[in-house]
Amino acid sequence: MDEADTKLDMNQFTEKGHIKVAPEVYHALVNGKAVVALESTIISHGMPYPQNYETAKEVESIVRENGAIPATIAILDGTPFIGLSEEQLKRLAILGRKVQKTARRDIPHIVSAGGNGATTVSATMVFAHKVGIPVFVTGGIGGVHRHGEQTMDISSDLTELGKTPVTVISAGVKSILDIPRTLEYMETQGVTVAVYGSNEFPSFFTETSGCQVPCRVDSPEECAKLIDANSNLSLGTGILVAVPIPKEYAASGKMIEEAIQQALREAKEKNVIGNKATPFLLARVNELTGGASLAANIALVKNNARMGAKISVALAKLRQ
Ligand code: PSU
Ligand code: MN
Repeated sequence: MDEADTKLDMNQFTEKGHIKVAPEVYHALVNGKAVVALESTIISHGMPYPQNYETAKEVESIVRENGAIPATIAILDGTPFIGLSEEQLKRLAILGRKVQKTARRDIPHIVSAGGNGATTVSATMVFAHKVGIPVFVTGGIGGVHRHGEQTMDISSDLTELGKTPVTVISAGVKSILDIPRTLEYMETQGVTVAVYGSNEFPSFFTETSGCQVPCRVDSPEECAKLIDANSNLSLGTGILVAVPIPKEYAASGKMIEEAIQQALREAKEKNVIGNKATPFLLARVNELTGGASLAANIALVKNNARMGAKISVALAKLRQ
């Protein structure tokens, strides 16, 4: 495809969905090459500057090294972008929490107000699906919060997985959340939950949660077949692939778990609720562990990026 074609089609995208797709991403999509979507709340709200910027860039490099094109998704000055330039990434990273955390429900407002929005898992899935990106890598997804049966604080990530056929690669769900209820809720939503190399669902910082899942995949190819079956049958639901944290980083898990307990107590005392809860807990756990949780977080996101790229490449091959 020559330059002129790319421009023409880019315009169609902009007109049709008001979405700007980076030419490299667009080119890969129309040619059936592997693309991996990446979220931006993890950059703005999940990690401090400058680690967030460094990690975002490294994650993109890892995706490339493993044969896929990275597409970080965010809303900038009211326009949803699929694939950010280095300058755009840096702007998001520096703005940090000044950028609006954008879940599905926040999209119309950020766009109409011309604001900057960092997309959560739910909003990133929305945009990935609109442009046909089947695989999306993150660190951890949102879930049912502890005492969610009273607060009804259930992340829209779970309902999005129930209605949008995108495969999300994560390290499971943090134990700041209620993991058994999160799995129950996903079952209700019809979400396929697979664990890579295990039957036990991981809890982000550690490989264990005490919860078993029925679906296990042991290779990128097997995972690609799972995604393809879901898509061939047009089930319309998403897939969550949980990749356990690499063993060498799981060691600090117990210490991190204690910090999580304390952060949860503080959140309750300070009445931190709604979409403030997850960022508060993540930042507090990092402070309490003296940065150990951040190091583990960065390591597992990179590991997920490697796996996600391999899965995306296997899927592209399967569909050739
Ligand atoms: N869990 C993490 N790190 C994160 C998030 C969740 O371990 O950065 C972010 C993701 O963007 C996720 C969002 O989609 O928080 C969920 O927020 P809430 O619980 O408000 O739905
Ligand atoms: Mn919530």
